[in-house]
Formats: sequence, C-alpha cells, structure tokens
Amino acid sequence: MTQVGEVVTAAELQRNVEESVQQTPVIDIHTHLYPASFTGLCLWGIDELVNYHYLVAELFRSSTVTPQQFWALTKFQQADLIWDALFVKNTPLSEATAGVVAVMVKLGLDPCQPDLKQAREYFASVTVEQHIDHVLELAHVSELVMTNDPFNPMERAMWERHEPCPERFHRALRMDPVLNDWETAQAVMAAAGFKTSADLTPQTVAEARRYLDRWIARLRPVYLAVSLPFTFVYPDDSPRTGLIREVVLPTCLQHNIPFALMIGVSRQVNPALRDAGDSVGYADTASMERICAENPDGRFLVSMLSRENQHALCVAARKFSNLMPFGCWWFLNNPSIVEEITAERLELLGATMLPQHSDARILDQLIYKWAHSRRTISRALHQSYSRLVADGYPLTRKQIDRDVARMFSGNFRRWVGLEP
Ligand code: FIX
Ligand code: ZN
Repeated sequence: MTQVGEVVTAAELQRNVEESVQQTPVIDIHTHLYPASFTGLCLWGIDELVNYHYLVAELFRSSTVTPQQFWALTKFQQADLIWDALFVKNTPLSEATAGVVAVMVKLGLDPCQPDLKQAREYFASVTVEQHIDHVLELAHVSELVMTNDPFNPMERAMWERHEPCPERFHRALRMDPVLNDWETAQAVMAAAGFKTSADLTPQTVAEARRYLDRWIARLRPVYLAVSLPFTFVYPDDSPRTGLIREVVLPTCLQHNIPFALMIGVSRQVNPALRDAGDSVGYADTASMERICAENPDGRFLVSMLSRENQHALCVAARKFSNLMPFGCWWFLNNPSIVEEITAERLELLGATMLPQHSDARILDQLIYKWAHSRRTISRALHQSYSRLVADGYPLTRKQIDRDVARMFSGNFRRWVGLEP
C-alpha cells in the first residue's frame, strides 16, 4: 500500500488513482433533485427511474407505441412498457439503460426480472429519508446543488410556505424564463406585485432586480443559472442582452455569486416527446468570451451541450480565469465522450476545472451517474499521470488526492464562496 507522501511507481499508479477517485466525496454541482419535504418534486424509486426522459426517448426506437398512446398511460403502465421493451425484449446496452441496471445491482435487486414487481416491493419497504441517506452514501455525494425555479408555481408555493431544506441540498436560482421568455417572466413578476413591463425601462430593470433580490434572500443560492439555446449570441439586440447586462450580472456582483450558463440546447424539436423532445446544436463560444472580457469581476460557470464546443470552451477558459468549465452535460454524459472531454480538459486546464455533474432528476440516478463518471474520470486521470511519471516526475499519492479533491469539491467551493 503506497503511503500518502510516498512516490507512486508506474506499476501502482492505476490502483492509486482509482482508489483516490473512488474514495473522494463529490459536490454534485447541477441536479434536478429535491429534499424529501418537497413532495411531488422529490423523485425516487423504480417507476421514476424507468420513466426517465432519456429512456422515454429510447422506448420509441424499440417499440411501436406512439407518444400519444404512451402519455395516455399511468406512470406504472409507462414503466412496465419501458421495462418490457428496453430491459426484457432488448439488452440494456445504452448508457441510460445500463445505468438502471447498475442502480438495481447496487441496491441488491435483480435486473433480469420479467417485471418490476420485486423492485416495487423493495422501494415500498424504505422511507424516502432513509433512501436519501443511503443513496448519497453509495454515490459518495457529500452535497448537491438543486435547480430551483421560482417561475414554477408548484415549487414557488413550497418555498413560500418554507418547506424545510437540509444544508447539503444547496440552492441554485434558475432563471430560464427571464432570459428566454421575458414576456412570461415579467408577467410572473408583475403578478407578484413588482412593477415590471415588457420594455426594459429603468423601473422594470430595478423591479426585476428587486424580484431576484427577494428570491436570493429566500433561497441563498450558490449561483444563478440559466440554460441557453445553441443560437445564443452576446451581445445582440434582443431583450436578453439587456437583461444580462442590467439585471443578471449586476445582481450577481451585488450578492457576490457566480452566474452559471448552460449553452447549446435546442428545445422541443419533437414536442410529442415532452422532456425527451429536446436536442443539441453547435453554439458560439465567442459570446462567452465576450461576456468574460466585459465582466472581469464576474465569475462564470459554463457547460456546453455540443461535443464540438468542448475544445473552444477549454481554450476560452485559458484566456479568462473568471470562466470555470463544468460537467459533461446531458447528451455528453456517456463514458466515451466523458473520457474524451476530461482528457482534453486535463491537458489544457490541469485540475482547474469541474469534470462532472450528474444532472440527476431521480435520486437513485446518483448511484450510476457517479459510479460511471468516477470510473471514466480515473481512466483519463491515469493517462495524464502516466505521461508525467514516464517523464520521470516523482508523483505522490498526496498530490493525486489533492488534485481529485480539488476537482470534486475544492474548485467549486472556492468559486461559489462555500466554506472549505
Ligand atoms: O436545462 C437543464 O438543466 C437540462 O439538464 C434539462 O433540461 C434536461 O432535461 C436534462 O434533464 C438533462 O439531463
Ligand atoms: Zn439540468
């Protein structure tokens, strides 16, 4: 066993890297998870797991059912249909189906059952509170960041009645309507008593900021966040540029919190698939460079959806130290692509990035998304260290542990100002 301060030999390197990556707790910086008290939003269990929108998309490739027929079914009937089509009549080869198998095996369930009876009995035997503790422990996730949307009436009502939220569930103030559908956003603000209008008058700007201030006081978010289409260009003559310049960025500076931009989605290319109907497009990385250049005091967390944007994003981060690339988002969250992106980031940015987030919508997904990501990240890390050791560098286990801790939590803590 290599001692922490000891130099790691080439022969011991892989085991030490894997151990370090497996043993280091992670802060999951972007999820769609909620605490147990957010009934209806806190999703867990086999029926939610199998009804994940990634699997809904895959169902229609392996079944003759139409979206209309599918949405007319109950959640249980939908799960039964997906289970039969993707796990019984087909081999669970895709990352999303393999993920369900990995979760079931980790929970002691048989992924080769002809139906979901056994799994449903298991989940009926545990409480959500017990399960949250168990899953976070299995996934080695110490803390996570939610996606909190004050423009979602159901979620808004829960915050307004002060539903309890444990500290390890950090909040992120999500503002897609503000930057993607100002008409709707300003109407929600106006309905809440803020003097906003469709035009970005000085009063509307001040009131929109006051609205965000109200939600920042309520949620104490670690960052403000938005997802943006692949057509996003900054600056342009749409209200979005004015809202970014006069509302969002001044609010971030005033509250000293970063702005997270997730760029590259093409929403609802096939609306019949609902959440499964979104797609991807190649985006303009230079817009991000302009935002960083224009706002040297701002801190930006950036994830881009298109594989073709990853290299330019790394280069942009080399030019702007206020840009922190994070995660292999959505359609990128597949082992072959995670390895490629992580290797490229290590080569261009060293350990100064956030390699992954889960984007989990169902609690149980943390188990496979982090098991698969840790496996892939340790492979890419091992490659980088192997080259260093081959060149004669006396690498120690202590350095490996420090680098992994930095990428899994330290960088994020520093970026958002969380206590070490
Ligand atoms: O915008 C987002 O946060 C996306 O992650 C989601 O909209 C998407 O549906 C998703 O779940 C991706 O994994
Ligand atoms: Zn997400």
